[in-house]
Amino acid sequence: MHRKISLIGASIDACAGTVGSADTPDTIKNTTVRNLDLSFKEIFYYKSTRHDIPKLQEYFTQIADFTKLTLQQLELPIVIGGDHSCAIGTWSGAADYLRLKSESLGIIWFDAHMDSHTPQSSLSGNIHGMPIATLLGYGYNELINILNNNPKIKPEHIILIGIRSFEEAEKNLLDQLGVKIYYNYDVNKYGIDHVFKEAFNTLDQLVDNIGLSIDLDGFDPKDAPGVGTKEADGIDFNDFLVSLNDIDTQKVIVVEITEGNAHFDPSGKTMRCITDIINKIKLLECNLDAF
Ligand SMILES: [Mn+2]
Repeated sequence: MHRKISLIGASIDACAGTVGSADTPDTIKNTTVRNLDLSFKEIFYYKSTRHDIPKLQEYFTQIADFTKLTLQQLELPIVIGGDHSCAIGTWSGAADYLRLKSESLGIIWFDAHMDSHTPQSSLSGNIHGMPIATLLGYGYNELINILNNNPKIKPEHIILIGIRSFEEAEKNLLDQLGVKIYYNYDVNKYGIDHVFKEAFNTLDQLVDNIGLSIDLDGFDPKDAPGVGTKEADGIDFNDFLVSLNDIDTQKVIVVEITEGNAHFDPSGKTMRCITDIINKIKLLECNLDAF
């Protein structure tokens, strides 16, 4: 039996260097989702400033609680950001849900960036550059301890794909912890299909459940130009979409799509990428009934 897909909106852009991505959940809700026969279960709006850590803690806890609740209802949550800081909420919720079931979590993280700054290493102080470090247990105390005081992901259970822009301090932290990274030159060399499959199979051996965290800036700007921090030469979007055919959807516990910003993309391509991913996941999930 396929799971019901529930969309969850994380309307936040305070943790990015640019504004606008907070509008994405509403944009998706008001335009494309109608055609998909899906609806938003809830959209959460962040209402304070970038450095208001207590308010951010409260906000990410809301996202975490709601993701956890959706999983407890045996649905498949697709979280739509907002900037990538929402991952602190999404994966804290998934991790806490699985902790109570004594199951393990792996994450495949598609991104141009490493998102592994700490408050000490970050020059900008933007928290959307910190979610991986935070989930690994490095960062603001208030944000690493959401729902429980454990690190939310083990270094050997997260794999990054598409990386092509990062600072030395981020690489040092991830290398020190032994986190597996596929840089974008690996993707160019072997193809996203091969890299994705290899990453998925690696985690499949190690964990019970796999989450996908997709930062749209991981894709090539020709396909997804509407992002705050555009980086040339990324993952081909259509190749990525096709490569989803080869993964075991039943093992996927949560999907997250972040950093889309329609204000930087009059063509509407980037919003279509979001819809295409949602649609693809829905199709793959419904296909399960055929077996
Ligand atoms: Mn990111």
